[in-house]
Amino acid sequence: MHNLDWRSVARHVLLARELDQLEERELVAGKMNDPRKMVKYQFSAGGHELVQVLLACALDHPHDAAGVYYRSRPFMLTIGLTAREALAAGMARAGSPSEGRDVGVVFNMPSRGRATALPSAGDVGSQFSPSAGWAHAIRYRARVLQEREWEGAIAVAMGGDASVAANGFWAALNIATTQNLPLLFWIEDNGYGISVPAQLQNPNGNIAANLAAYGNLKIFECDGTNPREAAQTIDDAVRHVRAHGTALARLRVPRLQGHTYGEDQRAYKSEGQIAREFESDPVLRLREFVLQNGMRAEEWDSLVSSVRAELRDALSEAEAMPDPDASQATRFVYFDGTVNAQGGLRTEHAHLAITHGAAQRDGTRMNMLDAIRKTLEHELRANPRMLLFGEDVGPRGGVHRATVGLQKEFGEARVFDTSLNEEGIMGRALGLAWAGLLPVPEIQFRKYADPAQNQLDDIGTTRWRSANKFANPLVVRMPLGFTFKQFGALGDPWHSPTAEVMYAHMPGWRVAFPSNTADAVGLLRTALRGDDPTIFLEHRALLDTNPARRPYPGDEFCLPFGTAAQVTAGDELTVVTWGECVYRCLDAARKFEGRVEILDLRTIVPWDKEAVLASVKKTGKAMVVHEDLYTAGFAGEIIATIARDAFLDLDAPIERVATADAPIPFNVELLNAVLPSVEKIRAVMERLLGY
Ligand SMILES: Cc1ncc(C[n+]2csc(CCOP(=O)(O)OP(=O)(O)O)c2C)c(N)n1
Repeated sequence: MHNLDWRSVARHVLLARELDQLEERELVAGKMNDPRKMVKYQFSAGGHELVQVLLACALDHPHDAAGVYYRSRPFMLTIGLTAREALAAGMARAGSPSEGRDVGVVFNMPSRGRATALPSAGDVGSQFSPSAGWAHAIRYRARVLQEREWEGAIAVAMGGDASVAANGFWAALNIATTQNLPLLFWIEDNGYGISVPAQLQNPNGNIAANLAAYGNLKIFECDGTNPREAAQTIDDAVRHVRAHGTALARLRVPRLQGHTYGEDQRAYKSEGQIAREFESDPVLRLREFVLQNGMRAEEWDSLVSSVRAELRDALSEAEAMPDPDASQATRFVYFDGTVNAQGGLRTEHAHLAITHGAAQRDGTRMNMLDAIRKTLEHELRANPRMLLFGEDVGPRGGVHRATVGLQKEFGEARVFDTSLNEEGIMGRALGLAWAGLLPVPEIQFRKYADPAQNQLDDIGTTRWRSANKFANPLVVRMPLGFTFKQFGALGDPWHSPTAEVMYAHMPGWRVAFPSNTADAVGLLRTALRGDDPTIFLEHRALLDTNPARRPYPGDEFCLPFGTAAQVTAGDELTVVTWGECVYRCLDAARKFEGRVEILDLRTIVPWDKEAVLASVKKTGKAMVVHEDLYTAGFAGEIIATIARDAFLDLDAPIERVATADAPIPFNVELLNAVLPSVEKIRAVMERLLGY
């Protein structure tokens, strides 16, 4: 507070305001006719500028980071985004923070000597739990890895008053306060979420008052248009988080314009209210304040003129920037060997090699569960940046027992229980990964990942959205499918849906679905040493049963993704399958020895097209078997590929056997009625062989 350079504060506030006005007056649709020079989405930060600039000034630690949102441009301009980049972002040009891939105000920016702007996303509320992840990483790197330069850093999660109703806000609040992480919840309260008043987002519309009694949470509140009060409160809040832990600051600000350009506020605000908001404009208040504190009126005016001149230059430069190269539109969905990302193994970790040796054949025979635990244990030992967490993974060792003993061996900082919130588990993982750690979360059952769908989507797309400036390799383990107990098969609508196809539809993820011990070890290790996020699916019926048992393949064994295994050789029919269905197919094919070639895909993304096509070209017939539902299951993708690329080799229609299009039933007779039974598979094999 004492060292605050008010001239610089004024310059940044004016830059943000003038930039909005330049866009509103000249660059939005209707004012600008050239689509290349048009700013198609304009989000004014009018009214929010002062608090954001003051926050940016307070974040003076090199490892501070902020989970920004679409109205955070004044903050971005203060931590180093140039006006040229901001304008180029609105015009979707190359050289802007997302290289034209994302909406112009959806920012990401590795540190330029100031705070890092964590990759923001369009889904309101999704910024909170990744910010908690960064806060968690600060503590881990400072205390466990003893990296002194991380001491005293903080994370800030920025949002509006409506964002406090989002799942992600509560997920992060519980993460941060239960662990007292150095995270500042930063709520710019302009009273509205688009048109919905704050009173409909939480009682009486005051999140600060409502959380006054929340444990481990210090509350700060101020009039965000009053320079002295705001500067003091923000300074206090940041200092508190650095020294003591979690806090929430509510900054009351006006929103001078509509939610986006062109939105008429008069549908939900009275003329009187709009006028009052303009009277409380923080730019007017700031001018008054600096003039009272020594700045001359001419100095202010010349600041305005110099900002305007700077923006004119920036506009010419932005207009001259090229469009992104269309041939690169899908580049960086996955790691392509280009190393420059913040976060991610290659820049941050002592990178562990993915080896290509053969599996040891003389290892102890082991079930899949023990082998997964052993692999996690080995990698935890090899990589001090790896963290394992989820519900019940600590002292209990996981409800499936895959982490038994690991907390005892590696300590609570590396293997820990989380609050019951999957959005929080995945969002925290994302923030940890950006901060250079290797998160390995467990989702207790596949279906329970559904509340984390926004984070899963955003994890997959960060590298692409940031044009390779941020990466987040991590491995999420999800058990799924029906299971076997002493009394027989058991399934239900909650613990058993597989739905792996959903993840094949999410760009940026790799998806493994091993069917045995050796494959599970090899694929898990490759994932843990790889550069892309991976969903590792563990079939419950294979974890602790005989069919999947194999010799342990060794502590360095890695298996490449996208390489199918030939389970049986045959000349007349290709059967493509994965997971537990491998064993059903084996059983069904017993009768047709030498005639049926079974391929176990092992990974769904990428999947081994070459092996499938080569086999179909040999046999001339194909079927796909999976436990996921029939309609829009991954079989459809494989069949379409075969139909296109092996059309002339086909001697029969391509078939599929899959679970009936229904939820998974509890009663065993009902369960067996919907699953792809051995009998159904055999009948289709028979039909195709005789075709
Ligand atoms: C999950 C989700 N739901 C809805 C939207 C559409 N949307 C975008 S901004 C917004 C209002 C958010 O208001 P607030 O958090 O108060 O921030 P402000 O815009 O007022 O700064 C809504 C509903 C969205 N982007 N994401």
